[in-house]
This record gives sequence, C-alpha cells and structure tokens, in this order.
Amino acid sequence: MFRKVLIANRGEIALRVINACKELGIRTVAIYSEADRHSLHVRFADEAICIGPPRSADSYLNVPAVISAAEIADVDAIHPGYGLLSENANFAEVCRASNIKFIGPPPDVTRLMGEKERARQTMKKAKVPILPGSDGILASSDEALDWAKSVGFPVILKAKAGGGGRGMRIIRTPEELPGLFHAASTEAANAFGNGELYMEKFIERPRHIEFQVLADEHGNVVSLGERECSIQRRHQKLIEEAPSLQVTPKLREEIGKTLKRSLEAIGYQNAGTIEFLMDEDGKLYFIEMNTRIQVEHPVTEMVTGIDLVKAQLRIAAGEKLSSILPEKLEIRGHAIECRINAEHPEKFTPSAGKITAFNVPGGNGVRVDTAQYSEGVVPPYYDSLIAKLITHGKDREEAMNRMQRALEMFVVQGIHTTIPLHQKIFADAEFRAGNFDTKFMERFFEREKERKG
Ligand code: MV4
Repeated sequence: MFRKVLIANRGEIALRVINACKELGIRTVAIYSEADRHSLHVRFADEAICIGPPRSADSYLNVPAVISAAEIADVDAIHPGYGLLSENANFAEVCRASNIKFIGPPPDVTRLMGEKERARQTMKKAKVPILPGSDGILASSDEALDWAKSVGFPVILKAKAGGGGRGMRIIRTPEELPGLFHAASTEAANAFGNGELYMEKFIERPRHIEFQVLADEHGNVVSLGERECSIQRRHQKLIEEAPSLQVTPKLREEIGKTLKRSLEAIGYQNAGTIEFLMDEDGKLYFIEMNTRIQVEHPVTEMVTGIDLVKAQLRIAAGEKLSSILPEKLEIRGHAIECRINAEHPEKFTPSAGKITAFNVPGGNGVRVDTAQYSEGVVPPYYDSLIAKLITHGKDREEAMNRMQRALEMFVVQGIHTTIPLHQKIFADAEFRAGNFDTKFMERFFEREKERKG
C-alpha cells in the first residue's frame, strides 16, 4: 500500500479522499490555494502545501505547481478527485514521468474516453448498445444532412471533445441543419479548442442512468449497478439515487455483463462511470464514459457497502478486485443524494460568502459529505457544491422520508443554498412517484409558476 498520497483537489471530495487514506493508514498531503488557507482539507491532512493564488488556473490546475508539491512532499501517488485535473491525460502522463502513481486509469484510456466519438465507436465494437448516428466525425454539414436523413429527424449534434452540454444542437428539420452545424462547431472550437462534431438520433425525454464500475490492474472488471441522475438543471445534477426503479434485475445483469466484457477488452483500470440514456421503451444506450470518481458515488456506496475511494487506492496499489470485493455483491435498499449548492434556489446564481450558522443533520440512515463549517467561507472561485446529503433506507419511500426530515434539520445561514428547492422537490407528487426524465425540472418550475400565479 502507498505510504503517502497527495490529494489534488479541495472541498468535500478532498476530505472524502483524506478519510479513505486515514482508514488505510496512508499519510496525506493537501494542496491549497490562497483562498483555501482555512479549509478543512488543509486542517485534516497530515501536511499541506500552498500552491498558488485563488483562481483554479493559477493553483489546482497548475500542473507544474501540483507536481512540485508532490515531489517536495515525496508522495507515492496522487488522487485527483473529480473535476480539475481528474480527466486530464497529459497530467496523468506527467505523473507517470515523475514516478508518481496517478490514481485512475492509464493516460491512453483517459484520452480515448475524452474523445466522445472514438469512445462511442469503441463501445459499439464491444457490443455495448449505442444510439443510431454517424459512423465517425462529420466532415461537413452536407455529410451531416445525409446521416440525418438516414437516421431520421430529430437528431443531435455533439462535440467530439464535449461533455456537459456545450457544443450540442438539436436538429428537427433539414432546413435548420447548416446553420446549427456551424453554430455547434464554432461553440465547440471556442470551448474545447476542437470543433469536430458527430451525430446521434435525438431522444426527446430520456432518463439519465449511469453504471459504476471498478477495474483492477490484473484485467478484472466488476459492475456495481446503476444510478438514476435525471433530476438536473442546465446539465447540473441536483438529485441522484440508486438503484433506478426502471432498471430490472435482468437489465442490470445484462448491462453489467456487457460492460465487464467491453472494459476488460479496453484495459480499463480503477473506478469509472458509463453514462446511458434510457428511451421511452426502457432501452439503454451508451452515450459517454467518465474516467474519475463522481460526485454522486456515495449512493452506490450506500447500497453496495463498498467504499469506492478506498477501492480506488487499493486498486492503484496493485490489489486484486477479488481481495477488495465482498463474497456476494448485492444491492441493499435505496439511497438518495441531494447536492446542496451555495446558490440562490430559484435564480441559481452563485452565493459566496461567510457561513454564519451550519447545523448538519444525522441519525439513522443519514450521511453528510461536506468540508463546510460554521464561520467558514465559501469562496467565489470554485464549484458551488458545499455539501452532499445522502440518505439510505430499506426502500425508496424510507429514503425519501429520511431526506425530508434531514433537509429540515440542515441549517445553513449567511448564504443562499438549494436546500429550500430540494424540500419542494421532495414534496412533489411526480417526483415521489419516481415518474421523471431529464425534463423534470423544466416541468417542475412551470408547475411552480402556475401555482404562484
Ligand atoms: C442526448 C440527449 C438526447 N438524445 N443525446 C446532455 C449532456 C450530455 N452528456 C448528453 N446530453 C444529452 N444527450 C441524445 N442522443 C439529451 C441530452 C440531455 C441530457 C442528458 C442527460 C442529462 C440531462 C440532459 C439534459 C438535456 C439534454
């Protein structure tokens, strides 16, 4: 096992990784920006090194600064958390060249999955179901039109280097294709430095369902089931749960087997998430793969009993899945996570500032992952996630009821948070019935508007 690990992140996920290291007897090194001097990841790590000014580009994303800190602290490995450098294949390569273990998949696999169209074709070859669409990058809007006619409208254009919804355009008629092709390509070129596009059949009301996998460095892959992530707004997830009511044991088993086969063939390593869209007929189609630990990983931990971050560390240290996993894998009960953001609950504008009061709920079946505290400060420079409230119950009903009482007892004063919005969602009949897709929040806000008159 590693002797010492540097955590190249901040906030709740930095603390989450520190927890896992402490439980495994690994020494921890925090890095921090000047804005994070009083953060809990700095306080609870064994060592902490300031790596630069507040803006991420000058600190947490500054590869030479991160690597220098790792060398000065003499660590064996770096855990990147999520976001920041977690899916940066060049960073993983620099780690390797510096003789520091990057806790994640090999750089070439990260690069493959970062190129969304290459990932799609690779999964297709491995017999993972994908949506009808182009057979590669579109050379021109004329070629796009030919594909659209053969696939049938509506279609969606996506950026090869994309993700998070940027560089995407829905095309409903042949007439609007040339203009939207140009707009998507320009947007992608500006956002990602690459304007290449591909096409898929557009699903009007998809559910977003993703599968968690673990892969060791000896060629073994296991699927840990799915998470339902359809409750989102502007590509920001608000609520995630496990399992999905729409995924039957048979479908879970089928997708699990397919993913095992395909990811073993690709040579995947460490934790990963495979994103699918579910259409109105309940069929799942691969859309992309994330090669990091995800924000919503706790719901999988709660229903499987597996500590995913400890598993990441043990896998990166060379352990086999057979020594990490329990004898029998099962999905126990139901877990839900609310992302508590420092934002205005209706306008969704960031709300930085000093937290004057902070009361965290607890009790049976409640977990809170946070790095916030009373008198702490939410800086304006980073992601607005300040806490994850996770509840577990014997079934969805119990998990929801626990969430409601936990939200009531979660007190944050001094800044705005999304807690009041979550309370309204958990009182919503459509949500409680489990009857939703990725358009849920749009309908929810419409209902709210009508209710208020
Ligand atoms: C789609 C889609 C419908 N059809 N692809 C948005 C983010 C990116 N990761 C994939 N996205 C979508 N791809 C096809 N062929 C609808 C979306 C989509 C979406 C997906 C998941 C969660 C929320 C979403 C919100 C709007 C659009």
